[in-house]
Amino acid sequence: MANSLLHEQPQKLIIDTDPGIDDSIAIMMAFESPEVEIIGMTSIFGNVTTQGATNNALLLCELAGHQNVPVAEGSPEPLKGGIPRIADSIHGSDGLGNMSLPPPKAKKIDKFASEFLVEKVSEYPGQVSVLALGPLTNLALAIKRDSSFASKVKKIVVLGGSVLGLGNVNPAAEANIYGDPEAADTVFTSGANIVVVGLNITTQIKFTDAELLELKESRGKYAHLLSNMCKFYRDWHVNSDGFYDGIQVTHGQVIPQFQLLGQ
Ligand SMILES: [Ca+2]
Repeated sequence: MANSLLHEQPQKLIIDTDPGIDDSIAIMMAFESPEVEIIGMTSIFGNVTTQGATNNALLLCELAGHQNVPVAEGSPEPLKGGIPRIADSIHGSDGLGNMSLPPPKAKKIDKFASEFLVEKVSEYPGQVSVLALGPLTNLALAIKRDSSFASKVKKIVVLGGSVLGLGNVNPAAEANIYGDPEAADTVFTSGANIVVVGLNITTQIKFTDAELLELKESRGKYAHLLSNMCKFYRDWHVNSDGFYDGIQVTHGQVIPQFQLLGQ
């Protein structure tokens, strides 16, 4: 990171997430980035159910030593209702690579995710960015809850879609947008300042078996946790995705470096 960034005030950030192995890596990177201050997390379905995402977000905060970060539970279903599509074959039934991690000690806060988003953006108008790593249901509900949300939020960084590239649910659809297309429509037509990081960007990043081994053998704070978590992800990529070795960084990990700090 450029040194000049380190002297600036950390940017207030809410992570809207469905962890998820890839989201877990993104969250740990964000916790270790001095450029951002995570002021909360909101959960959403995707890699796991919304309830599972709440559990995992609480657990990741705890494992990172940030158990004071509030976690607000999001919508259990898309705007139009119905059973959400859950990608547990990629991330394990617990969303974190089936590592049998203990339950978190902290509890979710007594607020809906959309309520929490509106509250924080109103408390710090023009100062809070939202990193959206799953379907956009919670953000759409925040926009519907408060018509000034779109103008008060500093920036919404959306991990979703695929610009001039293929989708990952089918050739025409990326999972986070596919998970709630009506919500995506609400967010993209809201007038908010939005940065989109599509699959066409993230799939350019590869994390090979050699690099996974290097991670495992490093003494990094999260090396043990993340390298074990990545085993499930790695096997899925190699066995199901036709990937030659290692994992493809399909989602959130690149966000902190490439887009979050952009103007
Ligand atoms: Ca995600």
